[in-house]
Amino acid sequence: GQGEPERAAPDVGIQLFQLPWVSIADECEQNIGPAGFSWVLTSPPQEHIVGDEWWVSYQPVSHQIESRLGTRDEFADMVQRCGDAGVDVIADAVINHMTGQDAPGVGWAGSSYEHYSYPGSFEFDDFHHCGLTPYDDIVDYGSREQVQTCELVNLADLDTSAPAVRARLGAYLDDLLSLGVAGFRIDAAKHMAADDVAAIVGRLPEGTRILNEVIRGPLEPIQPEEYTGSGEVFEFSYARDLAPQFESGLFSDPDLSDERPMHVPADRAIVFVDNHDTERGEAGLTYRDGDLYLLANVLMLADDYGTPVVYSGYAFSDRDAGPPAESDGTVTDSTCGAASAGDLVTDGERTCVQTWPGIVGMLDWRAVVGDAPRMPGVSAGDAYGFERDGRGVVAVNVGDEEIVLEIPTALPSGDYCDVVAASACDGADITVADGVASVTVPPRAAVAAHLGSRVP
Ligand code: ARE
Ligand code: CA
Repeated sequence: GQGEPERAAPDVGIQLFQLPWVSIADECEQNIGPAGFSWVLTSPPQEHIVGDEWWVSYQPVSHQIESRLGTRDEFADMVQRCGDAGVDVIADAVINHMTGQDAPGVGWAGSSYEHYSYPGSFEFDDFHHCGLTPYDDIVDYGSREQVQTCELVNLADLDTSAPAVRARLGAYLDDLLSLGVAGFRIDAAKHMAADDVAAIVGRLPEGTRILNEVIRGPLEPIQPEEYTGSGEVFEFSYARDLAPQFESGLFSDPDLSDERPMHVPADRAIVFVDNHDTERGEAGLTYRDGDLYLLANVLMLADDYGTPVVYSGYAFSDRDAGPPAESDGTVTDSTCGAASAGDLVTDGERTCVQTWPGIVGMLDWRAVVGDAPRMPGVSAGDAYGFERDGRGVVAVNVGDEEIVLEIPTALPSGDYCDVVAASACDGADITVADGVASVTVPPRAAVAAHLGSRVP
């Protein structure tokens, strides 16, 4: 029989970098919910230093939920509206440190502060003063003690081993939970002992989702595996392995048993092509790469390892440049219309990756393939593809010539529509016969089909 195949809502996130709460609420209703994303990762919601750079968000001066991205009421409204659209909200929790400003100042919501003194929350003795390096800054990532008790780029490092500090940070997380968030990205988790993170998140309600940011440094003493006990972990190896294949055109299967070297276990891994740090640093592929960036996201969304998070930010040429803002400093609201991978974006313009047809098509593809295993892949020239057993096929071509890729498959024979391209389906791109899918992949394109895209 034909008919519609079963679909299981996939666990896929979208990081909406530096997007105001009001806009995220609109995005949930108009784009993200309908596309089938299950959660959104926000930028940090707490009060921060005043400034135009995006990274002011990472310099807390208090834990009031007031920021240039919106007020507490707007945050609460966003969580509610996203929830109604079927989208969980994960907040970025900056709990390793307070601001790194040496000079006294007044924060976004009016809180006065001095270095190591944040009235009503933390005083001098609540901080590590590591005494190991000049200015107490982290110098050597080879030293566990420095990384966890000295200062990351001068940010005042909280003594997260102290019960009072843990309790106050826990109260902040509880406050966000009271507004309905589903969980947290734990910023700079590597800079807190794994026991400290476990103690802080261990007192949160069962089911609170924790995504630890622990950038894998292969030669460093602190490894992401230490943090899998308290939640999931962003697996930086994933993009590091994936991106170079797009440059070389030489694709190979990862370890399909999911015992990938230098990767946390699949059920603990959050995977991504880039994030707000790596698009300003190590990422091999970003929005600037247009088509190839889309192709990398397609392969990630087709994979059976980890939980993917798609990244959506804004174009920039200055690493520090914040998003467009109003004269009072609040970040300008914006909601995405139709956009696609090849679109030119100028500085400050949103990339709107969540509305790219290929991304939306692959979310549905992922819903259809469910937990079907990833089968061994096939390469031909600059093209590569694989099947998710009996449920869907996917192929990418990074070269300049059209390639027909033959992928062994258990899909039923017939013609299939491609779900990546925005163009109308003529059923000519993918034909399955005798257990082989013949997939015609245009230059620098991805093609994917699933049980539900068969031409009747
Ligand atoms: C800014 C200025 C600094 C200034 C500081 C204090 O740039 O010059 O000293 O303010 O006034 C972000 C920005 C920083 C910014 C900071 C605070 O990226 O530029 O500093 O906010 O406003 C390490 C950490 C990792 C961290 C990265 C950036 O391990 O946790 O550095 N990532 C998170 C966020 C960042 C954020 C912070 C943490 C701070 O995602 O956006 O910083 O809250 C190797 C190691 C990694 C290391 C990496 C870079 O790969 O393995 O562990 O990452 O090098 O050093
Ligand atoms: Ca620390």
